[in-house]
Amino acid sequence: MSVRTQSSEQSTEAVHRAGFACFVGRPNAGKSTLTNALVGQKVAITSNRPQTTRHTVRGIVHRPDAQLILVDTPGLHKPRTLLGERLNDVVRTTWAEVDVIGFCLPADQKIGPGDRFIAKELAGIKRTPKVAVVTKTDLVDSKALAEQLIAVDRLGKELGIDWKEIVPVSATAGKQVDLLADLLIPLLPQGPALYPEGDLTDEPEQVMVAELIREAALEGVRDELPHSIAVVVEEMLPRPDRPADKPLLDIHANVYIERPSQKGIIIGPRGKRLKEVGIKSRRQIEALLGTPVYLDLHVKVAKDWQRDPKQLRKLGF
Ligand SMILES: Nc1nc2c(ncn2[C@@H]2O[C@H](COP(=O)(O)OP(=O)(O)OP(=O)(O)O)[C@@H](O)[C@H]2O)c(=O)[nH]1
Ligand SMILES: [Mg+2]
Repeated sequence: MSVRTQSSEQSTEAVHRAGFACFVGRPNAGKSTLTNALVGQKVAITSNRPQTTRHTVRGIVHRPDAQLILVDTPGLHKPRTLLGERLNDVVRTTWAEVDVIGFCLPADQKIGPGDRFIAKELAGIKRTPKVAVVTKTDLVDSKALAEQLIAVDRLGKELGIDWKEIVPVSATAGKQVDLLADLLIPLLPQGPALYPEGDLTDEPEQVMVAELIREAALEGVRDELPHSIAVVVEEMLPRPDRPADKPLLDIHANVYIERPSQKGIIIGPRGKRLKEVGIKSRRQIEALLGTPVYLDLHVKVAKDWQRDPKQLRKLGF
């Protein structure tokens, strides 16, 4: 096994590499947090609720000798709704298209049936190199980490997966994050940059704005509610008649839930919760877009949207 803990030997060849690496793993494994840490900016929202990511998010890492495009995917899970099935489809399509697969397993949880299920599927994809990434290493001591690394190595041997590397990282502590990029890049094909220099993601602004609102809305909600929330930005327009030095961007967005009974929780007593969601996400949106924003949020019911093909289409799935 080759567990990497220090900088790998530098390659002397002066080639440029560019390609795609996707992070897969079960919900909450830390894929999006790791993507953001590698990119150096938030391109994907994160939360401690499972199934936060609902579409592939590309984050771009620029190096003088390479462009590494990370594809963050939804957590692969046992689907209970049509949305769940769609999300899993997205994951499987993605790993068939990338140059490298990074399989994320949290250090603080024993390898379980969910991880095994994914690993078995990965074992069937022979031609794509795979790297095992043990995430959240800041949550465990060195003994527990060593045990997890051995368990991951064993899982590979058992299922016939040849891990090109097994890399322990902590995205929140910034540990070994650059090393992970160093190890992924040699596995990319040679070629010129695929995205313009400076681009960190190809997410449309409207989607990023909706995601930031959803991230704020996810905070503090429990049980089924996180799954029930969807956000759609209906309109983003500069307010007319504003002086050039005092622009204001009007953003109208709908926060969808699945049942009328959920409305009260999202809005909160006297609208307090929704107001907080607005304030919190507006700050982030202003930072992202670099302009003052007026954010107008409405809560709407899209009945059982996770199970309804028509509603799913309306919400962009
Ligand atoms: N302590 C610690 N927590 C982490 C680390 N990486 C992620 N987390 C936390 O783990 C939770 C899940 O992180 P995400 O990045 O949203 O996980 P994900 O795999 O993208 O989840 P889905 O999108 O639901 O599949 C969040 O609360 C993160 O803050 C880490 O390196 N250390
Ligand atoms: Mg995610």
